[in-house]
Amino acid sequence: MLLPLKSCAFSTRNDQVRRPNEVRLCERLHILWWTFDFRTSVCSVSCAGKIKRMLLAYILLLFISCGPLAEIRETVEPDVTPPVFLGLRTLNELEIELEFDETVFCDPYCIQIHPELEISGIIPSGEKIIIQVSQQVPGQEYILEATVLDAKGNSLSFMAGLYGFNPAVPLMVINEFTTRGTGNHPDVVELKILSDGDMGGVTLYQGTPGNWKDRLIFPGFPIAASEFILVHFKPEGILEEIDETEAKDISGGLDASDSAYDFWIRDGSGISGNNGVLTVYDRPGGALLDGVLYSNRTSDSDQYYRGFGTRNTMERADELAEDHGWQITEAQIRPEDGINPEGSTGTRSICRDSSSTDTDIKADWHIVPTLGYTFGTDNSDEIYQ
Ligand SMILES: [Ca+2]
Ligand SMILES: [Ca+2]
Ligand SMILES: [Ca+2]
Repeated sequence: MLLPLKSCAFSTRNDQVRRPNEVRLCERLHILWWTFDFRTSVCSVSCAGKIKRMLLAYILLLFISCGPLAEIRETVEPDVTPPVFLGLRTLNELEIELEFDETVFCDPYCIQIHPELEISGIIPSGEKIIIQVSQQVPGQEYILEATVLDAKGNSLSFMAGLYGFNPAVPLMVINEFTTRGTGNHPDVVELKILSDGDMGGVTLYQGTPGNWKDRLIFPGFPIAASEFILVHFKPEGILEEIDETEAKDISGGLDASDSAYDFWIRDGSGISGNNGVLTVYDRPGGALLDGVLYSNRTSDSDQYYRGFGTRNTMERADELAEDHGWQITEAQIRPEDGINPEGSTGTRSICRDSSSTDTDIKADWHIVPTLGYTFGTDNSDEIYQ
């Protein structure tokens, strides 16, 4: 009697049908024995060639479909998952660190960086690898392409962006700003530089790295202590609006200053008028250099977002506080902790004092009288009454 070979094993000695899931691993040799015993008895009455082919198929199917292999699979639990890329950071001008969720391996020829950086070596470090590269340009945007393998040979190919390491980020503060700009005086943020350095990769956010509306990543250019940068958040989109990295008197446009480097948020629609966060970091997602919270609201202004009005503003305020950019008076940052912009206009700007005092509290700030704005120069100490 022949039985369907794919679904079951059987004994030629007692004609008992056995289901595959009843076959134990330790019986594998017995299965072989049954097979050859079966072949011997059948060959005596049948055509040998045809039966041999059937028997070979039978043996193969036994090993493919029966229980023991399924049990082995469960025991071995093979790793078929590729590594997961968790992130990267530039350690210095010559090294980039990549992090994964498991130990990975790769060769220098499996990594490319555009614009080209030469790869001179790879240092494995547990779940991280350090790529040794030729000199990065501060603030230059690079795209890294790589393929890595885990210990089982599962591969991951990915692309990631990075900005050239800047070893000379200057100290700076957000020194003056307007959020209620008008047609002739649109919203502006003034940065005051406090130490010599290079602006490459420094990033100004309307918001924070984790939640922002506008972001300007500065190109590399040298800058000195006491110089100013103006960032215009609502340009007209005219040709005269030029980002200045060499001379300060090139750009035209509303409220451009010949005594400051002007930059323009392309397609920017302005800064939130009543309630928001401005921050500047040493690179995208890097370390906070300065930040400010402003709000005309209170904790009782709404019941869902601790008074901030929107989830976005609340999250930005929280991130500013987590990065120690603003002092808080209770367990969580509140709208009342911020500068109240009421009374400010396009020419009554919100200013630090003329010494640019920065203690991360609203008392550092005041609103100047009408036409008291000083974009591109030191601030006025006059106060709007
Ligand atoms: Ca200028
Ligand atoms: Ca500060
Ligand atoms: Ca000023």
